[in-house]
Amino acid sequence: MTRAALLLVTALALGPTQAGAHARLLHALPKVGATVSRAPAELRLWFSEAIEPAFSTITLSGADGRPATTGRLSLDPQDRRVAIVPIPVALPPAAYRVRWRVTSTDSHRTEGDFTFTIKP
Ligand SMILES: [Cu+2]
Repeated sequence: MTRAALLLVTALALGPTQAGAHARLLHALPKVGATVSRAPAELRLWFSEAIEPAFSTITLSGADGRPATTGRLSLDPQDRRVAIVPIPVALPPAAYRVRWRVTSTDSHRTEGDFTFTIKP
Protein backbone atom coordinates (compact mmCIF):
# COMPACT_ATOMS: atom_id res chain seq x y z
CA MET A 1 0.00 0.00 0.00
CA THR A 2 1.35 3.42 -0.86
CA ARG A 3 1.79 6.05 1.82
CA ALA A 4 -1.00 8.15 0.28
CA ALA A 5 -3.37 5.19 0.31
CA LEU A 6 -2.44 4.42 3.90
CA LEU A 7 -3.18 8.01 4.92
CA LEU A 8 -6.50 7.83 3.11
CA VAL A 9 -7.43 4.60 4.90
CA THR A 10 -6.42 6.15 8.22
CA ALA A 11 -8.46 9.27 7.45
CA LEU A 12 -11.47 7.13 6.59
CA ALA A 13 -11.07 5.06 9.75
CA LEU A 14 -10.79 8.13 11.97
CA GLY A 15 -12.99 10.50 10.00
CA PRO A 16 -15.94 12.33 11.51
CA THR A 17 -18.50 10.24 9.66
CA GLN A 18 -17.26 7.17 11.55
CA ALA A 19 -16.81 8.82 14.94
CA GLY A 20 -20.22 7.85 16.28
CA ALA A 21 -20.22 4.36 14.82
CA HIS A 22 -19.65 1.26 16.87
CA ALA A 23 -17.30 -1.48 15.76
CA ARG A 24 -19.36 -4.07 13.93
CA LEU A 25 -17.94 -7.34 12.69
CA LEU A 26 -17.82 -7.14 8.89
CA HIS A 27 -16.03 -10.35 7.98
CA ALA A 28 -13.92 -13.10 9.53
CA LEU A 29 -11.55 -15.93 8.71
CA PRO A 30 -12.52 -18.68 9.20
CA LYS A 31 -15.74 -17.27 7.78
CA VAL A 32 -18.78 -16.93 10.00
CA GLY A 33 -20.60 -20.28 10.00
CA ALA A 34 -18.06 -21.89 7.68
CA THR A 35 -16.98 -25.51 7.56
CA VAL A 36 -13.28 -25.73 6.80
CA SER A 37 -11.07 -28.71 6.03
CA ARG A 38 -7.88 -27.44 7.68
CA ALA A 39 -7.28 -26.18 11.20
CA PRO A 40 -6.75 -22.41 10.94
CA ALA A 41 -3.44 -20.99 12.19
CA GLU A 42 -5.15 -17.80 13.28
CA LEU A 43 -8.45 -16.00 13.66
CA ARG A 44 -8.77 -12.79 11.68
CA LEU A 45 -11.70 -10.44 12.28
CA TRP A 46 -12.46 -7.33 10.25
CA PHE A 47 -14.36 -4.60 12.11
CA SER A 48 -16.10 -1.50 10.81
CA GLU A 49 -13.81 0.80 12.79
CA ALA A 50 -10.44 0.75 14.52
CA ILE A 51 -10.32 -1.04 17.87
CA GLU A 52 -8.21 -0.78 21.02
CA PRO A 53 -6.40 -4.11 21.50
CA ALA A 54 -5.76 -3.52 25.22
CA PHE A 55 -9.52 -3.32 25.80
CA SER A 56 -10.62 -6.00 23.36
CA THR A 57 -10.78 -9.76 23.71
CA ILE A 58 -11.45 -12.55 21.24
CA THR A 59 -11.83 -16.01 22.70
CA LEU A 60 -12.22 -19.41 21.09
CA SER A 61 -13.99 -22.38 22.64
CA GLY A 62 -15.09 -25.83 21.62
CA ALA A 63 -18.70 -26.96 21.37
CA ASP A 64 -18.33 -28.26 24.96
CA GLY A 65 -17.49 -24.73 26.10
CA ARG A 66 -13.87 -25.52 26.90
CA PRO A 67 -11.54 -22.70 25.92
CA ALA A 68 -9.02 -23.39 23.17
CA THR A 69 -5.48 -22.07 23.48
CA THR A 70 -4.98 -18.84 21.59
CA GLY A 71 -2.17 -16.33 21.41
CA ARG A 72 -2.23 -12.64 22.07
CA LEU A 73 -4.62 -10.43 20.13
CA SER A 74 -2.88 -7.98 17.82
CA LEU A 75 -3.97 -5.59 15.11
CA ASP A 76 -2.90 -5.61 11.51
CA PRO A 77 -0.25 -2.84 11.49
CA GLN A 78 -1.63 -1.68 8.14
CA ASP A 79 -5.24 -1.56 9.31
CA ARG A 80 -6.25 -1.15 12.95
CA ARG A 81 -9.75 -2.41 12.14
CA VAL A 82 -8.35 -5.94 11.63
CA ALA A 83 -7.77 -8.10 14.73
CA ILE A 84 -5.57 -11.18 14.57
CA VAL A 85 -5.44 -13.97 17.16
CA PRO A 86 -2.88 -16.76 16.61
CA ILE A 87 -3.87 -20.38 17.22
CA PRO A 88 -0.55 -21.99 18.19
CA VAL A 89 -1.77 -25.58 18.55
CA ALA A 90 -3.63 -27.27 15.68
CA LEU A 91 -7.31 -27.61 16.56
CA PRO A 92 -8.87 -31.07 16.22
CA PRO A 93 -11.90 -31.46 13.95
CA ALA A 94 -14.93 -30.14 15.84
CA ALA A 95 -17.31 -27.19 16.09
CA TYR A 96 -15.92 -23.98 17.59
CA ARG A 97 -17.31 -20.70 18.80
CA VAL A 98 -15.54 -17.36 18.57
CA ARG A 99 -16.65 -14.68 21.03
CA TRP A 100 -15.51 -11.12 20.54
CA ARG A 101 -15.80 -8.11 22.81
CA VAL A 102 -14.09 -5.08 21.43
CA THR A 103 -13.69 -1.44 22.31
CA SER A 104 -13.48 0.86 19.34
CA THR A 105 -11.36 4.00 19.32
CA ASP A 106 -14.46 6.05 20.18
CA SER A 107 -14.56 3.98 23.44
CA HIS A 108 -17.80 2.16 22.62
CA ARG A 109 -17.90 -1.53 23.45
CA THR A 110 -19.58 -4.10 21.24
CA GLU A 111 -19.67 -7.87 21.34
CA GLY A 112 -20.85 -10.86 19.42
CA ASP A 113 -20.03 -14.41 18.53
CA PHE A 114 -20.01 -16.82 15.63
CA THR A 115 -19.22 -20.45 14.98
CA PHE A 116 -17.17 -22.42 12.51
CA THR A 117 -16.52 -26.13 12.08
CA ILE A 118 -13.39 -28.06 11.18
CA LYS A 119 -14.46 -31.18 9.37
CA PRO A 120 -12.78 -34.54 10.01
CU1 LIG B 1 -19.18 3.85 18.64
